[in-house]
Amino acid sequence: MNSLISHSVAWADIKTHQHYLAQVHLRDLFALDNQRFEKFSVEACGLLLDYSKNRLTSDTLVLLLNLAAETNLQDWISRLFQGEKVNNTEQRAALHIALRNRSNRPILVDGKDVMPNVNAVLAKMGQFSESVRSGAWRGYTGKPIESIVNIGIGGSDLGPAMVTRALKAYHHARLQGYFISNVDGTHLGETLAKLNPETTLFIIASKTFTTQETILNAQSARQWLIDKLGDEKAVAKHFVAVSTARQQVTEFGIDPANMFEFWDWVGGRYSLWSAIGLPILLMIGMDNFEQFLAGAHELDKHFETVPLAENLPVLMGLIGVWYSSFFKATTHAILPYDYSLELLPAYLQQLVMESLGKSVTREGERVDYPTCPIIWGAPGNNGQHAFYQLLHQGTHLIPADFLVAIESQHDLPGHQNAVLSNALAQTHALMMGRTPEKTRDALAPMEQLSHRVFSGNQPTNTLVYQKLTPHVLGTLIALYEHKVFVQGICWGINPFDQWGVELGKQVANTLLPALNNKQETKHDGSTDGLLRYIHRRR
Ligand code: G6Q
Repeated sequence: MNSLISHSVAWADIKTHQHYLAQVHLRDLFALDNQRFEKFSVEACGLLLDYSKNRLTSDTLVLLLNLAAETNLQDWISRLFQGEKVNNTEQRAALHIALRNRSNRPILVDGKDVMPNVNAVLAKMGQFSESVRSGAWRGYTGKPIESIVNIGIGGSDLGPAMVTRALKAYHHARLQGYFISNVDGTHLGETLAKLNPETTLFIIASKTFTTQETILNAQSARQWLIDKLGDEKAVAKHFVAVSTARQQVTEFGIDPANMFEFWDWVGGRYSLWSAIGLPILLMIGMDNFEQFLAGAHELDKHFETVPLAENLPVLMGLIGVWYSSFFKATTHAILPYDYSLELLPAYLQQLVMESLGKSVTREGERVDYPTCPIIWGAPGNNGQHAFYQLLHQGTHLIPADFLVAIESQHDLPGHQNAVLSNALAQTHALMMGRTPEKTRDALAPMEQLSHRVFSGNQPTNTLVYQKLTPHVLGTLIALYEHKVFVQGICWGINPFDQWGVELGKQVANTLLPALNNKQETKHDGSTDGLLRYIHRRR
């Protein structure tokens, strides 16, 4: 018997139901039921999720929850929280929840409570950040630190960069944060040009401490510092490391006393709560960082304990499965109407697509249904003047999340209401569209009618929160992390490995010596030809 979820009765029932609902317009669902908002919205953990503008009914939810039951979602949630090795291909637990476990209840991995180590590293991070922030930590020439430069890539960059950007209103006044990820020397070079070596602290963030881009950037930054300050001893005052690999850190020349540890049960894209969050902590301070962890912890408790039908990540996850696998929607847009979240789409691209961009189940069986959508997006208002045309009148079904803050970080008069009016207007217009009748009444020379009609029926979630505080941001990120987990379970996918990242790295490692030594290679006609062309032009 085939073990794919698509061969279950629960899946077949949803398929049948989708055939019916595909013919129904959202505006009719609203016209039929004036309680839709009350029925299809949930408030929890400081967030309101309005999912009423989705192409679903109460029956849809029942069927999706049947699917969740069929996949034993509730058991899987318990297994995640109990530290079981849910990452089966790497035989690891996935315990980002332990990093923000403010209750301190013991969480066991291989029979050993991880909380004492988690708390010890957090305390060490706190002491270090306090000494940098207070000015007690001095650079080699005796000056306090003013610039924090995080060198890392992927999970060791996107999360901390997004959160640091989002919480700008909470930054220490003396400190400026920079994130270097790209191996293109332009990224590091342009940043170094702005920096004073005497007041710069580099954080080398790498779980493995073997990542080509990070190590090369770190070596170049180290050389720059030594050249500028004229002494190798300066490194001790200007470089710290965040890693699981003590030996590699020592070999690089960073004193293990200046290393902040984390563990193999922290996945890269789930690591911003660990020592990988050090740049965040330096910029916002311990009280705010603890608030950030507490926000995530609140959402964790919600995910673990609230019935699936009212559970925010479960609802968002199931609705996502509904669109990807049954409506065959290929993309999902992230549209924050909160400028501070401008890096959220890039962060979620990694979180979602590296976790779910897979086509075999955890047992290695090829799936016969679409899984992860392509995640994309940009801050709300800007997008309206660019790609929203396609949302309104294109040929794709594009579910979208609108993230909306009631209060902004700034109180410039008139701005926040303008933001809110646009966010509400867009989800309304995307859902309602404009019929030919309404269009005719509204304006339009008759010959232009078809150009001015909007079919509508574009589904959206609206997530509303009071203000983007560290606490709220913690809950938002944890919400998306757990949404990904829910979808992984529904699709039978392991969301915690990333074998797809490996192949390119391996091939690059064979091409680098060929470039360094001007050698030819035997890859394929095109690659070999491109290499010869580059050699010729040098
Ligand atoms: C994340 C991925 C990947 C990883 C980077 C950096 O889940 O594993 O994005 O974070 O490749 O790896 P290092 O932290 O080991 O340098």
